[in-house]
Amino acid sequence: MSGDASFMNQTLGQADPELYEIICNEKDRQRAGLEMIASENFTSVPVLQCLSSCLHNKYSEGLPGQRYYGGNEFIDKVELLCQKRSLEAYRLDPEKWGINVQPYSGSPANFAVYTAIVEPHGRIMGLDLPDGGHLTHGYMTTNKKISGTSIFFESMPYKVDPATGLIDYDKLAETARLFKPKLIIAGISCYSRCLDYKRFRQIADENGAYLMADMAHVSGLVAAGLIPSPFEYSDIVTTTTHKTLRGPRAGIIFFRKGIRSVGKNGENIMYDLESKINQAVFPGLQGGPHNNAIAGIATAMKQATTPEFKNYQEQVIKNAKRLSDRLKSAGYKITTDGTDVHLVLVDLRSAGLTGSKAEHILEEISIACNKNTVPGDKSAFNPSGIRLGTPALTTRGLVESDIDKVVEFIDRGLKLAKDITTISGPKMVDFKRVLATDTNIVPKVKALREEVETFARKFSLPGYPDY
Ligand code: DSN
Repeated sequence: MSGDASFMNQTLGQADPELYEIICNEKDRQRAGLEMIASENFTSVPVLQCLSSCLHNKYSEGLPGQRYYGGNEFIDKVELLCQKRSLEAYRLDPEKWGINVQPYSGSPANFAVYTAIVEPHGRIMGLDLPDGGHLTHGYMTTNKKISGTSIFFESMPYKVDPATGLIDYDKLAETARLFKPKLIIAGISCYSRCLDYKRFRQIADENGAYLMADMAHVSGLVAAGLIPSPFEYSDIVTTTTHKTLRGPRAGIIFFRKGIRSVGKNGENIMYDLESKINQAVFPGLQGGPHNNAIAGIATAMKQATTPEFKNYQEQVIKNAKRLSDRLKSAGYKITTDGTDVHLVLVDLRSAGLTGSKAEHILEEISIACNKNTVPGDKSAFNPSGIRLGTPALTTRGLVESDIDKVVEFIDRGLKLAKDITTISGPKMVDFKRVLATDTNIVPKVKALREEVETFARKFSLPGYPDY
């Protein structure tokens, strides 16, 4: 029975109508809503076709030409094509840069780098999570080591200046001189300005540290050549492939090859990152690579070299700048007073709202975003801001004039949240109760949600039509 073609070749709708219906509902949610989570995007049909192709079936532990399983003639071609296109997309010389395209996503990619080049309990420095860094850059609280990076390595965060919201490079330099990290990470999860990679390099060199850039959020903008590239100054660059880059959910690691520095006697000191990083990915941390995802990366990297992709990334930035400007005009405080990239961090302290309440009301009116700490927040669990991004909306074709409408919806939603707080008081549980039951509030929320959804449905959604 299990090999029966009629059983195996059913569509999902035939084989599992219950699950199919849930997926169709999610598709409709994506179509009816405004997706403003800065790390999300809608990938293309060719990438989806790679993901659901026969490549999914194959085991291929090892690297092209050196596999632990037979039958990898075509899988090798896929992986080599992916490597080649990834280097091309970032205009890298294969003599100077190597790549591993096997990490399952960004977190495993980062952990593989730490495993490769930082000894157990070796020291790393990354931007603190409440200041816009990522969990995997070493996050811990006073009471708990949260990320594996802080459990298995010694983490010393650097911070932003709470007055400006900008990274305090002088303080980072001062702390690095004392802490002597093995690795400094230049990367963000919520920071709306370009990073000063040259300054990071100087600080790393002063302390004999490696510099790793985690460009996950901005890798599409870097490929399009619209913001400074981390490659000029970094030893290692990691990225996810599904955010601004708009490919499949996966991760990759670029590493330098060739001469690292010149020794005291004029001898060349060579990089030895290639074998260390490759071995950390497999067999160190992972098993068989996800060949369907690797094919998806290959296709996304081909797309990333096209004029259409560059136009898209330009529009992502234009839309983010317009979002920031219009929110400022509506009276909202924007951390760092603007943006250079695809995201905007709204500081709601002066608006008298918490990030949680703002996220919740916006979800109720079909606008997806996430609550986020703003500089000066004491707790990552009760943040005072929201992070808004434009990559997904731009993929659907929104331009600046549409962003004006989006800002109007956000403003009306946040004003409703203020009205609710006036009735409910500060507790979230009361806020949710009033939102769900107050006879004056409920119809206003419903009417606004319908307006947002009617607006959102005007824009096409890439992917398969129904699911
Ligand atoms: N979860 C991603 C983000 O939202 O920034 C990072 O991995």
